[in-house]
Amino acid sequence: MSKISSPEKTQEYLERFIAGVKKRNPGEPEFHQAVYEVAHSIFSYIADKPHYHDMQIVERMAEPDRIIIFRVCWEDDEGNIRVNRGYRVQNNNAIGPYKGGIRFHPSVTLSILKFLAFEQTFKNSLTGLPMGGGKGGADFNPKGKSNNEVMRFCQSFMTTLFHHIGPDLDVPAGDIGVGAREIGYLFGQYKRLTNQFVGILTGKGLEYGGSLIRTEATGYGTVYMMEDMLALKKDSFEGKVCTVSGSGNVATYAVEKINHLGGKVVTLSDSSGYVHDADGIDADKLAWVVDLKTVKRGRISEYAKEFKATFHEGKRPWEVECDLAFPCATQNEVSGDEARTLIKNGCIGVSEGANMPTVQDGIDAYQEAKILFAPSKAANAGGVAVSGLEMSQNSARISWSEDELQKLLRDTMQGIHDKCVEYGEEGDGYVNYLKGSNIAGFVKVADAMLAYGVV
Ligand code: NDP
Ligand code: 2IT
Repeated sequence: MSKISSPEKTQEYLERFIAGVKKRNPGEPEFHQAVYEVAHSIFSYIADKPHYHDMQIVERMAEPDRIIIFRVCWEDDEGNIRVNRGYRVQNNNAIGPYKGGIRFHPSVTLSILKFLAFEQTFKNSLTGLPMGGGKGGADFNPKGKSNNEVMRFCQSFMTTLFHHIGPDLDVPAGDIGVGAREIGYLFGQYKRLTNQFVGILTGKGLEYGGSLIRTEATGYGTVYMMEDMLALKKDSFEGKVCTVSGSGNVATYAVEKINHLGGKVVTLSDSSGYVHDADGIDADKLAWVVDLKTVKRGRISEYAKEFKATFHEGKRPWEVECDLAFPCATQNEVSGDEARTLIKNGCIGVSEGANMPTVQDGIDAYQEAKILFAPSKAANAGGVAVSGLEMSQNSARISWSEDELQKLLRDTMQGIHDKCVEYGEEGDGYVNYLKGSNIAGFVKVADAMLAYGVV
């Protein structure tokens, strides 16, 4: 491939590349979307850097190293045999062992896990820690299942997965539908199968090798990212009205941190709709939500019955007026129209706790309006960063103090923010955090791949 030297040629090359990705990966819209979002930034950056073209670096990054797909058989409480599909996508290990969560949700497809593993590669690079990108999961629905059913499913899932993971090979963690309970069952089964006690998962319980603040890290990090973007504009959280979606791990710790920093959160959601509490979701109400979601495993609509709030069935919170928005539930949960509604209602910033929650049309709207926008690979990297620190602690067989870890998380998010500014500053004072995070994440992985030659 020859030098790319003009904007027209760059555009032509990008289009040809995306057409190739679509042809090779038919019926995988989320994967196409994620690759486009990154390639769009990278092709301009590498226009005058022919070595990346010559070595087909972007093409290789968008082709996973390998994908493992397996049957997961288990028995439900009625004695029925159930069959699900399990996956692990090992996208790229140029800078460290594959690392990324496991998702249990009925919507899981190969397309979704390929997009997540691709994104994870850039996110993990941004943290500055030595972690490659991977993601796994199954189309298993934990909702309505007993603890014993979840345990049997996790054991069956690990009985195949254990062949493909290891502390220097691939280290999964949690994601949607995989929290402390599931990690415990998965770790227990790995230990039984191999008779080894090693750090093959992160997000573990504190009793068996987990790290302090891993549970809080993603939500806190998403809010820190916004704090840093606001600080650059000489602004703060003080008095800001915030909308948050989701009511799982990421959402609840985002709410906790927003409250600490003086903001007011007025929404939470789940897949059935959102609740609007104009008085704000304070620490007591939040503790009630955590109990509802992690112990009782109930629906967010119950919040509206418990507190003075309204429930909006089948809707998402982006129609509520706010200063700042934090999508923390799932991919493609903010449409182009919803992004425009946020902007019209005066929203000045969006920080993405979930992975790829805003569709491309919505991202274009944020950028056109020049509001503060922290894309997921930067904004939610705090979780995997503390996972990386959990791996370090496991390797050294020590546990760091909460103070040390809190500082490391805060510094990591500040570092990611600053890298985004370095690569994303557009001259007129506007920082394109999407471009900045894509390029900053790309460079380290790409240069490692160049060092290895054609492998
Ligand atoms: P949880 O399972 O703890 O919570 C997920 C929340 O999102 C629940 O409220 C769930 O509602 C809602 N949700 C899930 N799927 C959908 C859907 N299709 N439509 C509407 N709502 C949905 O997951 P996490 O909080 O861990 O993950 C949330 C997001 O953050 C995901 O995008 C994940 O990839 C991302 N993330 C997570 C990290 C982590 O450390 N956990 C790290 C970085 C990113 P319901 O209960 O009804 O399903
Ligand atoms: O999307 C993510 O970054 C995660 N689900 C966390 C991954 C990890 O390995 O901690």
